[in-house]
Amino acid sequence: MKAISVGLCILGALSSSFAAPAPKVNAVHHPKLSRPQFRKRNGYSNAVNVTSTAPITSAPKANVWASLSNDEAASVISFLHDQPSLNLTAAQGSGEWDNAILVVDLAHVNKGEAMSYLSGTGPAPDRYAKATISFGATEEPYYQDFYVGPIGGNMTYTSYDWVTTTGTAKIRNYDADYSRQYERWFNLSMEVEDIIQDLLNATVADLDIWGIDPLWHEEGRVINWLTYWRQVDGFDASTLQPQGLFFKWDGTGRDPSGWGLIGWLYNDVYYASTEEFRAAWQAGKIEKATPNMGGDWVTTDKTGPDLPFDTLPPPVQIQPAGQRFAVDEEQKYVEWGDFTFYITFTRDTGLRLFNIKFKNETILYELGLQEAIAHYAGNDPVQSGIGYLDSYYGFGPWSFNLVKGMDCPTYAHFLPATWHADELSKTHPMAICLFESDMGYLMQRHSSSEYVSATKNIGLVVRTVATVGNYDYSFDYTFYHDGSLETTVRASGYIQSAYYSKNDDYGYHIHDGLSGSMHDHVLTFKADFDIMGTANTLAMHSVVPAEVKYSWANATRSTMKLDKKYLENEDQSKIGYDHNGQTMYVVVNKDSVNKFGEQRGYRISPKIGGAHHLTIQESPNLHNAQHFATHPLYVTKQKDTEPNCANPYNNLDTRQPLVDFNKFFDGESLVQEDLVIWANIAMHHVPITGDLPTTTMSFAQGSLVFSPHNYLYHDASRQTAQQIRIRYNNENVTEVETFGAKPMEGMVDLAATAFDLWDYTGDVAVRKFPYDPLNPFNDTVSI
Ligand SMILES: *[C@@H]1O[C@H](CO)[C@@H](O)[C@H](O)[C@H]1NC(C)=O
Ligand SMILES: *[C@@H]1O[C@H](CO)[C@@H](O)[C@H](O)[C@H]1NC(C)=O
Ligand SMILES: *[C@@H]1O[C@H](CO)[C@@H](O)[C@H](O)[C@H]1NC(C)=O
Ligand SMILES: *[C@@H]1O[C@H](CO)[C@@H](O)[C@H](O)[C@H]1NC(C)=O
Ligand SMILES: *[C@@H]1O[C@H](CO)[C@@H](O)[C@H](O)[C@H]1NC(C)=O
Ligand SMILES: *[C@@H]1O[C@H](CO)[C@@H](O)[C@H](O)[C@H]1NC(C)=O
Ligand SMILES: *[C@@H]1O[C@H](CO)[C@@H](O)[C@H](O)[C@H]1NC(C)=O
Ligand SMILES: *[C@@H]1O[C@H](CO)[C@@H](O)[C@H](O)[C@H]1NC(C)=O
Ligand SMILES: *[C@@H]1O[C@H](CO)[C@@H](O)[C@H](O)[C@H]1NC(C)=O
Ligand SMILES: [Cu+2]
Repeated sequence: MKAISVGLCILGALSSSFAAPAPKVNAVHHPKLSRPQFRKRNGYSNAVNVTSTAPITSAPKANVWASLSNDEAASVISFLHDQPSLNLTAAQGSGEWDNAILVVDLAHVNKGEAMSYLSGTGPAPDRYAKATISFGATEEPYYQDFYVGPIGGNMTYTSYDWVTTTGTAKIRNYDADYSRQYERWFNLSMEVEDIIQDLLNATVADLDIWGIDPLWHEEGRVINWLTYWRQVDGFDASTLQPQGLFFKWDGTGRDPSGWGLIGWLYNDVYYASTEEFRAAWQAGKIEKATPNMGGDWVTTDKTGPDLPFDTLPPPVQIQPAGQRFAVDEEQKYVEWGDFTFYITFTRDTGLRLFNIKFKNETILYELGLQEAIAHYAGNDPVQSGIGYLDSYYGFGPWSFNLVKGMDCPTYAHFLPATWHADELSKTHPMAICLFESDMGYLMQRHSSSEYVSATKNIGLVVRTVATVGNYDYSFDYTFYHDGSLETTVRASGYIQSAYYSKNDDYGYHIHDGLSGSMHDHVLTFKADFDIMGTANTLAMHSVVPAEVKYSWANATRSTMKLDKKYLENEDQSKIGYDHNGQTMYVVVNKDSVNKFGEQRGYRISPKIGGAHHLTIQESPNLHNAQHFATHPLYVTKQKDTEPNCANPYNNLDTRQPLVDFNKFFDGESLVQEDLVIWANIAMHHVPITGDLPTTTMSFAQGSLVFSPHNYLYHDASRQTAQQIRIRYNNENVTEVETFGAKPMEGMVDLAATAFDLWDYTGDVAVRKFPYDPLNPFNDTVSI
């Protein structure tokens, strides 16, 4: 993941003019921009067939969470460049000693304002941006978030302090000179190239150099541990090629004279200087370990003989009557069955859903990813020093286009996603797909000797896939007709592995010179439930063993009962699941009871996967930046000052992160309050030979399901016409009921269900400063 460089990267030609044309800005009802035209101009018209026969709809209200339009982002960037005190350099020409804008995104929209707009009692909230600026023109470089707006009005900017727990939106950047340090590491490696050639059978040019993340702090020094990764031609497999030679580097301060090598490590032996390392090598005292060489085993292509019948076309999904849900393309608003919701997309965490309604009642105000941790362990300083906080790299930039017919059925409805970084607006034309799918098992069935009833389980899936470095995370939000909603994460891609050397306690030996480096994944989701209003309580109804003496029996009996408890306050709201799943966690509204006196609610349950939190509870890498990942589930009171449990730049200084989630817990009452659930999907990943070359999604997955709990008077899926009832009398059918479902008819052009793979595209970029919306260009290099 360190292979992804974050920050200022120089793309395209330098423009000589800084005179940005005054952008046209529309506050909330931003009309379609030039996207369709530029898609056409760039030859993307075939890639996105969203203009087919798909039903369209009109969102009842504008999408107040919509990502900044290109014009809005341009106006924010232009405004910031007009502020002399920021001393900004245009991102395209900037270096490590400049101040430059990194990311511009929509700022948090206050929930109260959004809700009063949705309910028709208030105006649309003004649009404000969150702008992250890297201040490099100083001995103590830092990043700072600013709150900028109102866009389209008289803009001002102010430090975005109130969404942090430190009280300041500034965070020190100890990694400001990455590229200058890389040059030193390269030169240092050249000094020992003869040793590298002997030990690793590689030249320095064959190798990439990267190491721990985040950086380590030791006795006032900023410490990096670096290692070598063999580059692989044609495949992105260098994380399978760790070479087992490490060096410890002092990267403190900005003055290169303060930087330098501290020591070398090879095969678990430490050498305190290059001279010591060289002397040991010359004396033949270095015990060589098995080299880790590339080969076909790192490539994903088909290997081995054909499987029986396997070259024939497999079953495919088709949509015989066209799309059966409606989309408002402009507002990114979707109606499917009795569900409606809005979609947005951010650089930091990718896809987010807002105002998810079922049967015209809000269930969730907000649902989306907050952070993904990948915490490694090992006997070497690099694996032992890695705890990725992936929002630092961002999920937006890495949500590459989906492959039609592979990631999503050919008939899926694709939506573009745009984010604004390094003064470019980038669009993945096909980053999001929505499709109905037969879930492959029935929603319901029942048979007797006289009849059988059965209901298809047709769900709506909203999918994006983010490849953050070596790993691919596939994210699904699946809506079901019974009113439930499932959040699923599946992982694939290349593992980050370790060199095999005395590390059997940290995983398995999975190839010559290769250990599958054990690690935990924790993906944290924010679920802001509103069940019949915002006054909600978390019910914890447990199935508990009991000894009961009944009136109708003399002896007591061992049995079980339902113990109905409720979460009281934030002192109790870091929740651990019991090992046997005996407790139901249900967000209820105690004041909204049904006619039987039962509270209406939505239950939160882990569905797929048995892991829910980090193994390491006090990480020396992540310090105060992992407190949302130590438990399965957390509940806090909703606050506009606590919109996120993590800040993407926490990674820069995990001891003093911008957001320390622990600070959200201050004993406040959680009874009939506006609750936010922070729930984890985790995977303990100890890679095995089956992870070579890439991890398979059949096993690497986890999900959470949110389901109605005494919410309606019966199963909502009874409403679908996609069910049957057959009455029969011994061998003869006497009645067939299809409930108005139209029979399938017509012919399928199978060739039309195949997608032309040559149509797959990269991203489209628009330069922001100077603003150049009429000259988009292709650029798949993310920030
Ligand atoms: C897009 O949809 C239209 C209308 O259904 C259809 O005529 C056209 O062939 C489709 N194009 C592609 C490339 O699938
Ligand atoms: C402004 O930034 C430039 C580098 O881009 C730097 O040389 C200069 O010292 C900075 N000016 C101030 C006043 O900080
Ligand atoms: C914009 O804001 C500035 C600073 O608050 C103020 O001086 C100026 O008069 C405002 N302009 C308008 C058109 O409101
Ligand atoms: C790295 O080595 C090259 C070639 O010797 C030299 O030109 C360059 O200045 C060195 N870079 C650093 C940062 O020492
Ligand atoms: C060194 O690498 C070359 C190919 O780059 C290979 O042919 C050779 O077998 C390797 N030597 C060892 C000792 O692995
Ligand atoms: C949905 O609820 C809104 C109030 O939230 C109401 O104005 C509207 O009439 C309802 N629509 C239907 C179809 O019930
Ligand atoms: C309970 O025990 C008493 C005494 O042995 C007996 O008379 C009575 O019938 C028993 N009651 C029940 C409900 O079994
Ligand atoms: C089933 O239907 C066949 C043909 O209509 C008829 O001959 C037969 O008697 C029926 N059997 C029963 C058990 O009703
Ligand atoms: C972008 O790529 C497409 C497809 O390869 C090509 O047709 C088009 O000319 C490119 N546009 C630019 C601006 O490079
Ligand atoms: Cu993994």
